[in-house]
Amino acid sequence: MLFPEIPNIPYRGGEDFLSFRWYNPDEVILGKTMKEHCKFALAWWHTLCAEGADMFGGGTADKAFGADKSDYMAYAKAKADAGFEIMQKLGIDCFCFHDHDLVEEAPTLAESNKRLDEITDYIKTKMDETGIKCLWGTCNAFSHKRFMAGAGTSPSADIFAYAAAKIKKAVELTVKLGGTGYVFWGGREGYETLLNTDMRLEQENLARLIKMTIQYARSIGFKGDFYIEPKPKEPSKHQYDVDVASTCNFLRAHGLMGEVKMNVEANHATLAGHTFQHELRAAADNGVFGSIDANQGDLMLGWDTDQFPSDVYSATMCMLEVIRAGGFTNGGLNFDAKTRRMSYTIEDIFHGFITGMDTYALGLRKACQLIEDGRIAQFAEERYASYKTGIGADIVLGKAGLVELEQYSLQREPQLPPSGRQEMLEGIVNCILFEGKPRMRRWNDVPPPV
Ligand code: XLS
Ligand code: CA
Ligand code: CA
Repeated sequence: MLFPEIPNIPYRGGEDFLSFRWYNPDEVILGKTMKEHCKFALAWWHTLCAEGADMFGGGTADKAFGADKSDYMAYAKAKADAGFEIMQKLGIDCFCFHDHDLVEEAPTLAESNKRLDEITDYIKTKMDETGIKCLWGTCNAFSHKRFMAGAGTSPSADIFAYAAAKIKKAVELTVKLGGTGYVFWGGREGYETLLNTDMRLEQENLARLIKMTIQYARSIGFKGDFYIEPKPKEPSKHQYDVDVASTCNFLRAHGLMGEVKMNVEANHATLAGHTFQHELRAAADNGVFGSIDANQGDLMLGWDTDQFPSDVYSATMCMLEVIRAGGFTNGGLNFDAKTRRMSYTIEDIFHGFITGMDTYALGLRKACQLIEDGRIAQFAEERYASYKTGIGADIVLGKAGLVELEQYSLQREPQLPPSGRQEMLEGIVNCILFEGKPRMRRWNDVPPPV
C-alpha cells in the first residue's frame, strides 16, 4: 500500500474530512444507483503524471510514488499501483488514459510500443484483480515536438503517417484494456495563422485520419463509441473542433455523423464562450451526446485550468441534461482535473476527488428534485404551446409556407409572446438548490399572502 494514511472513503453524509457527504454510491435515485448515474473515472494524466509545473516553474508534487523515475518501467508500475489504490479507496470504477501517460515514450516507435505492451499487461492484471475498467483511451499526438504543427492536420505527410501509427497502437491498447470509448482530442489540430495554412486540406486530412481509425478499430473488434472532444483554443490559437456545433458541422461535412459522438468538457465549453449546459444540450439535440470531462475552468482566466469541479449549479444543470439525454451508455464522468500547484500532497488529490464526486452527487440529487418538482420543464413546454395547434401546428408539420403565413397575419396582429419569466425560474432553481423544497406548487400558482 502506497498511502497507508488514507482510508477507504466512506459515505457518511456528515462533514468529516475524507468521507462523502452527498455521494452514496448504492443509493437509488430515479431508478438507478448514484454510481450508475455518475460513472466516475480517473484521468491518468492529471492524477498520476501532472506534478504541477506551469510556464514559470517546475513541479511541486512528488508523483514518483516511491519509484526511481529513471527506471521507466518501475516508475510506470508505481503510477499504476498508485492509480489503482486511489480508485479503490474512492470507489471509482474507471480510468481514462493517453498512450504515454502509461509509460514514458521511447526514442523509437517500435520500442515505445514494446513498453506499452509491457505496462498494459501489468495494468490488465490489476484490472482483473480489482474489477476496475477502462472508460476510454486516447493518443497523445500533441506533446512531442514532431506534432508542433498538428498530427492529422500537419503540413508534413510523414507526421500524419506517424500520428496514424501512434493512434493505431492507442486503439489496440484501448481494445486490450476493454475500453468502452476512444477519444480524439485535437491537441494541435488547428492553426496559428491562415497565412501559412491550407484550412480545407487540413480538415479533410483530419477526417481521413478519423475514418481510418474507425475502420481499423472496428476491424479489431472495438465495439465502443468514438468521441471528439471540442475545444476552441489552447494550445493552438484556433482549434478546428471549436465547440459541439462546429464539430457537428465537421462530422456532417465528412459523412461522419452517426459514427462519432462528443466528449464534452466543462472547461472547454466555457473557453468557447458557452455554458457547459449549452454544450451538453447541443450534443443531445444533435444525437451525439457521449461522455463528459468533468472539471471546471476559472471564468476570470482565458485558459484551460482543469480544476476539480465544485460548482454545484453547473453540476446540477449538467446532470439535468444527462438525465434528459437518457443517461450514459458507454460514457461517464471523467475527472479531467488536477489539484492546484499549491495543493501538492496526496491528501489534496483525495480532497479533489471527494469534492468533485460530491459536487456531482449533489448536482444529481438537485437535478432529480428539479425534475420531480416539474415546474421548470412544464414552463418550457407551455411556452411553446402555440406550436401544438392551429397555425403553429401547420408550421411544424410543413403545411404552411410564406403565402399562408401572410394570409394568416393579414387577418390579425400578433400578441406579444408570453413572458419568459427568467427571474422566476432562477428563483425556483435557487429554492431547490438551497432549500431543497419547492416554493410554490406550480409555477403559476399565486403565492400565499404574507
Ligand atoms: C486537453 C484535453 C485532454 C483530453 C484528452 O485540454 O482536455 O486532456 O481530454 O486528450
Ligand atoms: Ca479533456
Ligand atoms: Ca482540458
